[in-house]
Amino acid sequence: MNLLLINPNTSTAMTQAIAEAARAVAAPGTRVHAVQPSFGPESIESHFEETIAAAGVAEQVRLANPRPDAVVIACFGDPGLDAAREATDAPVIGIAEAAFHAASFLCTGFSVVTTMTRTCITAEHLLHRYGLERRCRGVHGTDIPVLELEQAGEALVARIEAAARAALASDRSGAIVLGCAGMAPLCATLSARLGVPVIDGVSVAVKLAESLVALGLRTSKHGDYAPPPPKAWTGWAKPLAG
Ligand code: 5HY
Repeated sequence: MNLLLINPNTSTAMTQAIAEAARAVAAPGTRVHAVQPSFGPESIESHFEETIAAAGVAEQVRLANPRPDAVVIACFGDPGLDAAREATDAPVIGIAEAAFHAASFLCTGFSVVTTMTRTCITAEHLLHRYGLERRCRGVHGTDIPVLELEQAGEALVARIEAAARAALASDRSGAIVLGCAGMAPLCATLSARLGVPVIDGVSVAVKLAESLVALGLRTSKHGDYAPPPPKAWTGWAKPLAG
């Protein structure tokens, strides 16, 4: 199967790191095509950047070649998720939605540990949108900039570990969800140190996508995920009209 893995920011190093994490868990027959938008911010840490990144996701789904059998949006804000699901009948999985659901199978309450504190609200909004707010006992920022994760040394890993330990204690939670695609390479180390399930949305999303494709399940085109109605488009976005 052709898996389109979209890193919605424009950091080539992060796209490569995310692709490596995806290929590490992908089944033998899964071809991971890792892409990033042709425009936008090198990291996503604000509402404005999230909006531009959503357009970048729409661009990459529209321009995808080969035609994907499934799509993974590898940013913890799940930017452009609904737009992507309109643009293709392939299953589209956001890493936040995937991680929240996986965690809910493994404990009665989980905690999220993410990058900038200002992005915690994005995760909280998604929890409500997905109806999983009752399963999340807390969302915690470390104020580690997303791009610092690309050179994650011991000091940075220790900061995330300490934040996770504090969250497990204060939230009385049973598992940790990593709140950034850039944390995927740290998952195994943190899991070994913490001794609780540590969930990386990139790897969960890849396996979920493979499962849906294996079951022959595709995004519904009945109702609001039907293709957008044809109309005139202008400006730089015209090629995305579909
Ligand atoms: C991410 N930003 O997964 C989010 C994390 C965040 O560029 N990739 C980003 O802080 O929201």
